[in-house]
Amino acid sequence: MSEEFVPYTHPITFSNDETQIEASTSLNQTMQSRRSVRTFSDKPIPREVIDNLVRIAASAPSGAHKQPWTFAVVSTAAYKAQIREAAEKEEYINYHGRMSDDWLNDLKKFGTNWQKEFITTAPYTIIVFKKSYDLNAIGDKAKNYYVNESVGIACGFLLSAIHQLGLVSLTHTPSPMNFLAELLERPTNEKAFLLMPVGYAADSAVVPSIDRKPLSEVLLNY
Ligand code: IYR
Repeated sequence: MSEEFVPYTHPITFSNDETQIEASTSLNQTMQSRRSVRTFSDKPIPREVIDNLVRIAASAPSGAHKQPWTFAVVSTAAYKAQIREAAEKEEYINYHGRMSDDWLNDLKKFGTNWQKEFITTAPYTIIVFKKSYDLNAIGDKAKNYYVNESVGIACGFLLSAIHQLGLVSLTHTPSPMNFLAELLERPTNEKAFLLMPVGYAADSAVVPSIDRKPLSEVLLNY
């Protein structure tokens, strides 16, 4: 196989440091306003927006550029209802014994519970699947690399893009979540990684009043 390289030309340029600093300040402000929202409106979103969100997520870097992911976009009422029912079944058990008292205590301030109404209310729910290995047409397995890191980065891209497009989401991790691959009839090499509803916040939506760690706590200078 021949390696091919093409020149890299910076797609984004600033005429001076000042304008770059301004852009970074503005982008930081935008990103600081992102919140996990748990109460959704059923207001529709154009399907083209969702397709572009998936394109953006799938543009993430990945180990050996294996792109070890698929994104199931769920918009039909029947699938949403089945997914919600199965997620709530697992979460009910989580919140009634499978999670430790410390864990439940840590979650109190977020007001989460076993009920996952957002799955049926949001116009779209995206389920991100990871592929620990690829399967070729005759069923041979080829292992992928740094799959959790790669898919985690893709989810970060997705969350950031959802926010920048004026929409909201949250990262829901029903556990165990093998029911998602079963319900959506995914092949054996796809395992659910994260579930993200996408839509607008309900008019009544509230979010917990929380602070982020100051730079002095998270930035290490060497
Ligand atoms: N997976 C459960 C519980 C949960 C866990 C954490 I860590 C959170 O930050 C929020 C919720 C749920 O989705 O409700």
